[in-house]
Amino acid sequence: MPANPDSRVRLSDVVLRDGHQSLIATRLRTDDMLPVCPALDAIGFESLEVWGGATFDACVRFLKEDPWQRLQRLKAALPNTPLQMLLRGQNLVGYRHYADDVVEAFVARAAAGGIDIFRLFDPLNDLRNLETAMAAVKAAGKHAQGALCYTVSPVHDLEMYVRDARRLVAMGADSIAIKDMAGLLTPYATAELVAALLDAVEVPVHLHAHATSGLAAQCHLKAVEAGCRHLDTCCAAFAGGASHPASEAMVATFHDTDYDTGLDLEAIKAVSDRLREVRREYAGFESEVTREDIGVLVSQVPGGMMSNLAHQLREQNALSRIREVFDEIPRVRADLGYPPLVTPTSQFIGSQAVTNVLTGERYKTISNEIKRYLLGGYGRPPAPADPELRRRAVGQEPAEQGRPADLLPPEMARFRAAIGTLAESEEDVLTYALFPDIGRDFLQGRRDGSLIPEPLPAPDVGQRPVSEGTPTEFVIDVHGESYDVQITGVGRDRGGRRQVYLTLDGMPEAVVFEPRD
Ligand code: 3PY
Ligand code: ZN
Repeated sequence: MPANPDSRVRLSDVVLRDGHQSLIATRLRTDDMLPVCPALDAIGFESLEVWGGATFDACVRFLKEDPWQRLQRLKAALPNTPLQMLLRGQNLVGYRHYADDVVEAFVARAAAGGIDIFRLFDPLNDLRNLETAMAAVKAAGKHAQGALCYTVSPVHDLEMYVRDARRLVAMGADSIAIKDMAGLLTPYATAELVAALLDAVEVPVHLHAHATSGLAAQCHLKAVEAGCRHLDTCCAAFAGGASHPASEAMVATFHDTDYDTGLDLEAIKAVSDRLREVRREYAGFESEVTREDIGVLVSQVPGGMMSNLAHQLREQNALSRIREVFDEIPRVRADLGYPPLVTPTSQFIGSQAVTNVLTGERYKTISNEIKRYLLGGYGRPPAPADPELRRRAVGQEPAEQGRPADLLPPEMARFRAAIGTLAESEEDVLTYALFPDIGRDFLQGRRDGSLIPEPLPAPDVGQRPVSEGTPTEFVIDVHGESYDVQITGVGRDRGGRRQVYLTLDGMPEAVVFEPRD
């Protein structure tokens, strides 16, 4: 144990939320979480992030699980460790701003259901969009953590983050989180940012750094040396790449130093060993693009967004254009005044970049979300948008300057009336309010007993390395075009057919081979 308890580093493990969200498309089922809960609960993590982000949507849309019931079951299984969730400010766990009464009701039910710590962020760092959620968390007597979305641009600097951190504390934040969702932090930039924030505020500063670029563990070390005592980590079974540095690695890093976490490495390893077995069942959801890639420092595209884009382009038979899309994303982001790429900005900027590339003309069509953004519907952008784009998209219409939710009338009564007796609780009304289409289908399916979860890929399906000695790199020529091919693995698809995983000019692909009889 450390000589000075104040210098002890505290770890929050994110395996039950961000870990599987980042690596297996948020598909981990509650039944696969519960068996490791007693061991996870006994470790002594500062907190466990278990809810929020994309998990709510994934429960309703794919897993056909009631997200509120998941929370209840996790709370019962993890009685000794504070539970944490990620809340997208006024967007809650959805993709648009909801009215204040929905935000208040959601936070109140989440707090009653067992969330102790609410991490609140706004994708534009427009802190007005956190006011209602922050007040609701405080009213529920819970811990409000204000997160700063970290990004790199000509208008984001230390001064801006320091000013925002001070404002968050003035709004009532009990702690601050640096939220580096794309893994853009570098070690020395981390040290500088942590030192500046600790200098500016009296509350603890947490570091949430994705390992996409491969630099996050070094960032953790520099953060701790700069005075940070709270790190987000993930059990090794779901660590690395688009996820986070491993909890085990951080325990070992600080062992027998002043920063010793006091946590038992063997105990965490035991949890990871069990979760590794569980992860094998989800092999069909693994993706090449969630692996470590320093290229993120250039494209700034978060891992989850990369896999979405690859999926979207593959569906349109246009995967070969993905490099152009990656080049276009930073340009669209600059045109929009450098918003951080995080849900939901990452979604509409990615889609616009795809449109710009595939139509062969930039902004030939402009999505409604981009128009809403330009009219102030998501809040105040970090910098003004390009005037020509603005004119093309919304003409002379002025942007709203106020807090977007001030324009939204209360919504709960309308949703309650519309869903009627299908809702058996206030939680059900909220599920419907957040996701009217899939929420109604879910509640109806539950009533009829007809919920069918998306099937899991069969066990032992998935990628394994190519046998040693087999050539894995070559160039092929097709119709005069030449492609660099690298075989990265072999396996079987969900239907049991042979599958070869490869990269084509650096971009991931999976090719199915069906022998002819
Ligand atoms: C989410 O909003 O789901 C995120 O994880 C953002 O980083
Ligand atoms: Zn994250």
